[in-house]
Amino acid sequence: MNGWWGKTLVVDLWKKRAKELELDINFYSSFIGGRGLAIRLLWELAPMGVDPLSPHNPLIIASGPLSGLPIPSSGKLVVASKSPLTGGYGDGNIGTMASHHLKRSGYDAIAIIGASEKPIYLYIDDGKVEFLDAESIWGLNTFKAEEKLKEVHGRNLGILLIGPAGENGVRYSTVVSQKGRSGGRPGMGAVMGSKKLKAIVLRGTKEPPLYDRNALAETSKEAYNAILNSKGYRAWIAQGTMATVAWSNAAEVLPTMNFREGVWEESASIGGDLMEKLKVDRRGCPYCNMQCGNVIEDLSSFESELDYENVAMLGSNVLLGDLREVAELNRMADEMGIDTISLGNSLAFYMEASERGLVSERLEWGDFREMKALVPEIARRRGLGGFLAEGVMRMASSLGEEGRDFAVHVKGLEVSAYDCHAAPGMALAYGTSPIGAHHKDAWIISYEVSTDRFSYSREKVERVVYLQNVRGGLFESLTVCRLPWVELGLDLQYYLRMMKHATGIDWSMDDIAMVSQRIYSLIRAFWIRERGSWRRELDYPPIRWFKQPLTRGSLAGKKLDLQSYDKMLSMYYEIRGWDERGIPRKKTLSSLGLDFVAPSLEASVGLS
Ligand code: PTT
Ligand code: SF4
Repeated sequence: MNGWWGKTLVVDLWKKRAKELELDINFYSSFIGGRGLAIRLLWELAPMGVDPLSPHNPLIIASGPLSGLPIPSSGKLVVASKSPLTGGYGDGNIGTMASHHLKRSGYDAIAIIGASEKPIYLYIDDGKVEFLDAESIWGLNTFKAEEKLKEVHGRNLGILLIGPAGENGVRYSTVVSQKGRSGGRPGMGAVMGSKKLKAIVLRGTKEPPLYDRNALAETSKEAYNAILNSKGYRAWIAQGTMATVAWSNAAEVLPTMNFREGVWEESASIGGDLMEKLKVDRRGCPYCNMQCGNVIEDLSSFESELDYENVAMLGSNVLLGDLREVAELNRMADEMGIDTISLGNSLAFYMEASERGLVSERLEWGDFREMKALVPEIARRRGLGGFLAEGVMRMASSLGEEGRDFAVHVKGLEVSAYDCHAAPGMALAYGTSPIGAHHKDAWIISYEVSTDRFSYSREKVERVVYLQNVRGGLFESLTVCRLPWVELGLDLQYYLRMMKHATGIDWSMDDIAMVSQRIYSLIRAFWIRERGSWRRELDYPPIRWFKQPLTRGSLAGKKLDLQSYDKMLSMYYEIRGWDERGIPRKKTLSSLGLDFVAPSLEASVGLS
């Protein structure tokens, strides 16, 4: 087999043993890798209805056929599990040297089951696993723990680790690497923490099997050059994703005051132009010539790596208009291993609850001192921090009907940084994202605001499906960064060519669409199996966007229309081959080779 090792390393933390799971080429040609591999393994290895924080819930670290190879922006990995935040499928994509080392370890993925009694970490050297004592690094933040591990094992390795938030089961804790790259928004850090697993240290030196190494090197060189010579390269290098602050504010989609509004008069105080003036460094993921991690010094003079989502959620959404203060909260989130998007949402939700008099402890909009004090409290689940650590959906349920009106999440995952009062296509993207509200699968908003913004057209629904298939299907399963394509227009044909050189298989975009369709239907089946029921309302965006119109800017008065959204959702289901409830039809499952999921769905919800 070329492009894949054909093997997953299954690590059992109870027995402190590892074994190989061999998978054949049909498996890989059906699911490719990364997210595809993760959901297929999860379906097999997770006992039905498993508690996400029980030792029986597997944690999957998966690479794809292109990750970790010397090709553009390939230093990525998928971390996946059943989510303690949503109760459904959860994953994230992390840029890390661990990608390079996993690729050279002799395995495509690592599946971790069981739990240790005492804190441990895994040291995996060319596929050989050691279970090492982590007592001395348990409780340390991710930056310090990573340093300690490098002192012991050297610098030429890749490390995935959790902070105090993951250790203490914060429902939106993440897996962190390289002091500022974070992945697994829906609580993948908490899953790792529930296993008492502080870190995975990877070292790999084996040559990955490739179909045509020379052709891959040639195409890769061409692609690197195409990126360097692209029109937007200079602007990208200057601001990266931070340019989106100004764009979002101009488009009136910048989340402001818990997604109450889409414009903020102080947005320049957290924007890309200011960041450029304060910038002290630029970082990024391995094998990338777009290095988009812009670093500034925060209020305490520590370095903090900024991205649009972090800044919007910890800036405009909580009304904090000082970039160095925002940077400080962001750096603390990385240290603690907390997702910034859910953190910004949770703080904003609580601020609004406080403003409405629904909670006894006050938290004012933009109160930096209080937020700064709260971040470690959340990570350690102390006092009010314990409430915020539960995330928006659970906080809202405890506040009754009124709480639900301003709870900004889908399926339990807090919404990322685009307000959708006046963006029905993006609302559908959030509603149907396979992990809950996240923009990674379909970022239709830039297209939407520049075209027929307020329409609920079939064309938009088709575009959402297309974007999901490319972003959530192709990029998440190849497991490489999508930004060369999204931001600089790198032709998708490069990826198909590189897949051919790596695997020997000639894929067309139609083949990819089929694989994506398979992955989306399997993920949907997993959600249904784990919940034991399904209703289409789970695919609705937050109620706030239907009920409470914008009051500021040129879009004042705008809100979403439920009936029109419902029509879009029905079109979406029809394109995906799902019934009116959002459940894959029997014939869809069959045509995708997913018959094996039918019995459990038949038993719980019935198939049409
Ligand atoms: C991603 C989500 C994003 S998406 C951002 S900023 W973005 C936030 N970053 C966080 C952070 O940082 N620290 C922290 N404690 N929490 C954070 N939460 C948020 O997590 C990220 C980049 C970015 S920056 C984006 S868009 C692209 N995402 C990709 C993706 O999803 N898939 C893919 N194939 N390529 C991608 N390329 C880009 O990668 P999640 P990273 Mg990420 C500090 O993790 O769970 O997927 O959520 O991993 O290595 O930091 O790269 O404006
Ligand atoms: Fe990482 Fe940014 Fe490069 Fe993507 S573009 S690989 S997120 S540094």
